Amino acid sequence: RPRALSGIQPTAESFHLGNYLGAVRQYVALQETHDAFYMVVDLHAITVPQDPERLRANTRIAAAQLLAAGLDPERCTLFVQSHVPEHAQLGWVMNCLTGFGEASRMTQFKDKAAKQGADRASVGLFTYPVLQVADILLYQADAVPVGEDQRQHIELTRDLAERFNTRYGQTFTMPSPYIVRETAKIYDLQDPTAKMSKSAATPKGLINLLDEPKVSAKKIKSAVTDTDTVIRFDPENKPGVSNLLTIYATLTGTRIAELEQKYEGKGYGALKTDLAEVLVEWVTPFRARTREYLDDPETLDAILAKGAEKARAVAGETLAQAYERVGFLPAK
Ligand code: AQP
Repeated sequence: RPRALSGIQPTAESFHLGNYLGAVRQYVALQETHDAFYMVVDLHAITVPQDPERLRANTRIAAAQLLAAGLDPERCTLFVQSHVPEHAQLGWVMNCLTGFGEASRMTQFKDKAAKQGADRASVGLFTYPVLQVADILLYQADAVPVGEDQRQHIELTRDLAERFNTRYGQTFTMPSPYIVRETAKIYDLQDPTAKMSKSAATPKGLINLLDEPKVSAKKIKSAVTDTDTVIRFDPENKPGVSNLLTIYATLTGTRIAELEQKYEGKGYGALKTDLAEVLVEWVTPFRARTREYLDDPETLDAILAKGAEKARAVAGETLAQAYERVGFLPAK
């Protein structure tokens, strides 16, 4: 079986709809076809300041949401990044292989650093794409399910895998991004030309999966559309409506063309009301399942402990090989 690897940050109290549609849904699908490793990336989370107690709580909440979304610990390996020290260890090696200019070109860093204020951004934030390289290469991953915003980091991973393999001999599998075109970028409901993101200017355009369903329904109903009245998928001219259609189609497994037909002659209000209902129906059981996992932290922690053990077996082997290739003297 090919390998899949991905990670999600515990930087908020809830995943948002972009995280779910762009990434987590694909995690669930790939556990059927791939030897899949998924992690809550707490090392990445501390690239921006975190409250320690909040981070610990959010790490469990993230794991619970992944399970609630459909990850099955019998069919994939689910773990917490900091439980597998090999990530930081290979991360260092990869840092030493990355050009300063090369790292400076990462647009995610530039965006996130700008939000922090350039001088306040940490060196960790600067090198986080390189840690991500190590995350992927440690598992010899073939496929990396992510949203569009991560494409550049997978490109960097490929460049560094190739560089390492050329310099030290074949060591790492060449990974490919696994990006589902339709849901690669879910947009902010208030600013449908910007990515839905937890650090958006206003929370009104952000659907948090664990929010009160009523709150999310209201956000859908007040989504920004356009002054036209036709319900048609046209991301360029009708980004708001197209975003709603994408969300609707994906959550219900309906084709967009079918939705266009269904809403022919109807107004935006009808589309929004129905989508709000679809969303509420989806998030209600999701929230209940997440709550069940959180109410039983021993079971949750046991799943994560088992996952870390399985992950370490693979990561340890790759790290040992990389260390040997680089020329480190083995510890006796
Ligand atoms: N709007 C989105 N559409 C599609 N996919 C998305 N992802 C994030 N936003 C969208 C994908 O979710 C996965 C996990 O992302 P992360 O843990 O890196 O979270 P993030 O990128 O920090 O989420 P935000 O909200 O975008 O945070 P900020 O605002 O801090 O940048 C990834 O695969 C990502 O592609």
